[in-house]
Amino acid sequence: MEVKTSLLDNMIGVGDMVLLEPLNEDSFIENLRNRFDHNEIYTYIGSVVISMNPYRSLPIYTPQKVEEYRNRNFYELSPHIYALADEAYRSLRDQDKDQCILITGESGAGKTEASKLVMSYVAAVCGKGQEVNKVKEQLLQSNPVLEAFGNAKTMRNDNSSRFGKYMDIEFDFKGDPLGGVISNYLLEKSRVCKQPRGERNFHIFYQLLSGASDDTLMKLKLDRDFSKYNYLSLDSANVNGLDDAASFRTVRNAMQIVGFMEAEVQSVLELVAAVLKLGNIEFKPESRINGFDESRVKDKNGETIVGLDNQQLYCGTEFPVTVHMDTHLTFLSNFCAYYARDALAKNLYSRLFSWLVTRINESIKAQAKTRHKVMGVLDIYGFEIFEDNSFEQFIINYCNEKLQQIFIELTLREEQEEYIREDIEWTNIEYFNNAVICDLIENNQNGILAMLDEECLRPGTVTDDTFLDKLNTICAEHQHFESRLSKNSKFLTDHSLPHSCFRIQHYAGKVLYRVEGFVDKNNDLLYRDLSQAMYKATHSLMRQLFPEGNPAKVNLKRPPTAGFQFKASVGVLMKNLQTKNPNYIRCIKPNDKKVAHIFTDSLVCHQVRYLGLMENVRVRRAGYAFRQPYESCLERYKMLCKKTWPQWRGPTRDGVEVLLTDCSVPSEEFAYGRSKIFIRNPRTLFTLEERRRACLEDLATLIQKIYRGWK
Ligand code: AD9
Ligand code: MG
Repeated sequence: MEVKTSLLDNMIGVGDMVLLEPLNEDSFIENLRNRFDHNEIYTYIGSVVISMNPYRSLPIYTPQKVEEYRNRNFYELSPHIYALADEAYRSLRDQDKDQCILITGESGAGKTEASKLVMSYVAAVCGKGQEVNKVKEQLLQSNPVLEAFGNAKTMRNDNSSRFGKYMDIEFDFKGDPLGGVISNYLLEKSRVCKQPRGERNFHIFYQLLSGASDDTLMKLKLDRDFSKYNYLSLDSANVNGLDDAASFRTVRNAMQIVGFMEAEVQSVLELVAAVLKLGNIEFKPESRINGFDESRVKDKNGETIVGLDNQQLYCGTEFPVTVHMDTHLTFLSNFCAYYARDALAKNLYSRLFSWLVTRINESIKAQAKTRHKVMGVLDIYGFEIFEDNSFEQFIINYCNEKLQQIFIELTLREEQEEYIREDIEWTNIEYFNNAVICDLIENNQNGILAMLDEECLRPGTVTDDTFLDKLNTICAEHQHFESRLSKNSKFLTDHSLPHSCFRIQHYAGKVLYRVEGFVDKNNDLLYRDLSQAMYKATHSLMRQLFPEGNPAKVNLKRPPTAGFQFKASVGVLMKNLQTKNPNYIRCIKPNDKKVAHIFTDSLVCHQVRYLGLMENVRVRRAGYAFRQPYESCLERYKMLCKKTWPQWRGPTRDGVEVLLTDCSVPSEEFAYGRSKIFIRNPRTLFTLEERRRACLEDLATLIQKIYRGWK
């Protein structure tokens, strides 16, 4: 299929999907492919940037490129992430508007790279000077630290972020950065103890063992050999293209730049070592009482953990007192002992991660009180549909529903505001409002999260299946909820659904969730004895991470559940985003082999669908597809009309009116705003473009003739 040349000259395919003719899914994908094949990885939908992951380094992020895009209007040059970053930065600096950059897409689509490109562009174009440079450097260097501790190799991405991140960068009135604040969301802590086949634990474990000096490893009582540690998967310990030892040096250097003291770095590494050693504590069943096995630590002289009284720790894993207050002074079963050990390792690591974020924030927070404007950058996990979806996917997809809601709200609102500003009549646009799905999940009375919490707090036997029963009775009639057992569902009862599963019809597609582990993961409880053992450690950072272990502060209240905490933090995030002007980057992964040059139509099509990109174009085209300041419009097309060529002497708005009337374009195709001309149908624009091109060709032929005549 041939794709028309766009508005801008010398462009591959169509640079702005709004101008794509005809508009359908095939032409949309063909346009992406055509551009991708020609190294054009960015394409617009109006002001939204679609970014295709090239899986290789392209020479498009050079200092020259930065200069090219600096202070240029959005549509002036070919689509680029720098154009979006520049637009956001300039409207923050010059128009006093807080900005947010919302980056979405599935795992491996390029969100984290995009967020770093935006940050480095802004760092390159904003002010200079010793103080400012230090702030910039600290903000940029927070990335390698968080990536070492929060990223891992997965099947989808060799450097997959296993946490959500939102960073506010604060600027003064001149547009110089003052500092920043990072918020982190839901680290995938289950990875600490177990990784799916072909995946790795968090990078830092491998980096430490590969990159630390012999002396450091000796002090930490660690062995370089990955295979000595139960928590490190063996089948994928070395990743092609990843140099763990070199990364370790980068991370140490970054920690220093961010402002970590040497003793703090040491402390952090000791806790990383502690997690590895916890994984090596093994249990053996010792006796059987009433048919239950009781378990003891296999080798109490095996591993020593710096700053920890191991005897205490072993007692903690052998006979912890549960938080339910039904005190068990019996030894744990083998299964429960391992469970307690893993729960401790996961908690220790995720608390360490949160501590790192807090510590980085202390360093990078703005010193001056004259904060002026803020740019927020959101790099958060994309929608996940796996074969097996658990609590983590449920939470991640809930977050994506909220982001979609805000996308709808903000893009429509922004559109509406522009119409009001320009005095153009507003036409309502029909769109699917996913508020109903958000409500199914988050409603305080009978939303899925509320029911899960209710079940977790209920005395008596609580299992994943009792939770599912509850869902079946309460959600059965919800149009986006599906379950095998729904008895009186008018909607989506599907008898082919497997047992112990429910399905939600998300805006991005149907997702089947297996309830196994929901209650446990939501409870996120740590046996109190273990917290107390940690609190008794002589290691001050360890103590700090387990404040609830302080016997003087015994709090019998249950800590908030994981779901509750996530919902609250997403709520805060949404409120924050709503106050800002949004800029969207929608990332797409071209293939699932992580390689360059391959574009798999079906995979791209799937992403285009669930990112709602077609809907996005339609919304953009439903009103006035294109708008342009009068000056630019007159300048570009004045050659088409004798009255405006070569120079129009009156007000530009009148010039545009004369021009368009002279070109016999029907008046209903246009609306005259205060500063811009609004064009309803892209075809109109094509017509103007074609006439302009013809005009230029005539001119070129004429010049050639004259030239030949001279010769
Ligand atoms: V995940 O949800 O955190 O698993 P992301 O963040 O969407 O995922 P990431 O930015 O990590 O993906 O990109 C994956 C890999 O693609 C990177 O490690 C790079 O090797 C590659 N990539 C992504 N964007 C670019 C780019 N603009 N130029 C070159 C890129 N390579
Ligand atoms: Mg990422």
